[in-house]
Amino acid sequence: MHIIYSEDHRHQDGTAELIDGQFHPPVEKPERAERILAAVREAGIGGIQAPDAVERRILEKVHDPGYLQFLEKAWDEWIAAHGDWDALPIDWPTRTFVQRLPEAIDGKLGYYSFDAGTPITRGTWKAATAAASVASSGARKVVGGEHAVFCLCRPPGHHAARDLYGGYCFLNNAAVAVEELLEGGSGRVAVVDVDYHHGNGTQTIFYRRGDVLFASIHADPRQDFPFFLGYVDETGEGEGADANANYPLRWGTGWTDGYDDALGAALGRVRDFAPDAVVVSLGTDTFDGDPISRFKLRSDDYLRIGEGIGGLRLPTVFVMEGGYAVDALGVNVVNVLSGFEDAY
Ligand code: OKP
Ligand code: ZN
Repeated sequence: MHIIYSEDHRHQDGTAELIDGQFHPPVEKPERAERILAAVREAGIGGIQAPDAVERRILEKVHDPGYLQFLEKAWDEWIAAHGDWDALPIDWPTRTFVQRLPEAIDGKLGYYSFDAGTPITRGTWKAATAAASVASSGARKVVGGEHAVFCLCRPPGHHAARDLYGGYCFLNNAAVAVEELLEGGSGRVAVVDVDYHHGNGTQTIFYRRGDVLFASIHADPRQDFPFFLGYVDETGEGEGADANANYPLRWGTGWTDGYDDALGAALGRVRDFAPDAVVVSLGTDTFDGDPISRFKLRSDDYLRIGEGIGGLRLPTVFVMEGGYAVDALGVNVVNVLSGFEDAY
């Protein structure tokens, strides 16, 4: 399968990330994409191509135009106010507050974000739009008849909602791929999100849509980020009723004691939905050695994930999300993709 990659990802390179009350070097760092690129090249997964720029029109299907304008200008407003250091929010319009956009950059950061662990840097807009371009171009290849494509996106996207950033995500790359597939003639699209964290952004973007199924396997939000979405009783609304399926699993879950069954159930839902194409939010932070996660998958288990998805025999767009154990990141991603190709 073809691989779409942009080296512009490296412009998202934060100085520090707020984790557990302390500043640490960011785990979401350029080396991640470089390791994955080296591994897929080495494994001969397919040819590597640069993307064409995503159309603003497609970004505006996924995101609020005011949010996009904010993201594009946030860095300039931040350095004018505070100088050259990562921009982080510190106040939010939570319960009891009025949802109104302030004019100061600190107010805007809080209005458009849901966590303090996602630095906006000088290059964030450039990197985030490059990742969206990767997803857009990859999906268009599938529209053009390719059976599958790997979009090597960075920064990730599945936490980004219509007008919210957080969880290292700014633009929802998977949602961009969905919109390209729908525009290209797919009547129905299923998103399968196997990242360790619930894809709260993708879920909310499609929550009222009957033509897009969102199925996600992730850490139980009672225990882990993003905490406030990803529960079993979130099943969709309006035309999207029954087109959302969450499979939360407890800390410590491995392949045989929960993951395999959840994957089978999620893929069963996809089959029943009978989509024309699939978008996979591919995170490998379910790995045993991941520094911020608590599942217990081993590298071989990623072959089984790929085989399960390949067994659907549907045109598939893989969109890279999380995975922070950099030494194993390459092999884990390669295993998903080669398992898929073997089963397709
Ligand atoms: C992005 B993706 C660790 C805090 C981490 C944010 C996690 C974002 C994950 N205690 N907070 O889904 O891999
Ligand atoms: Zn994740």
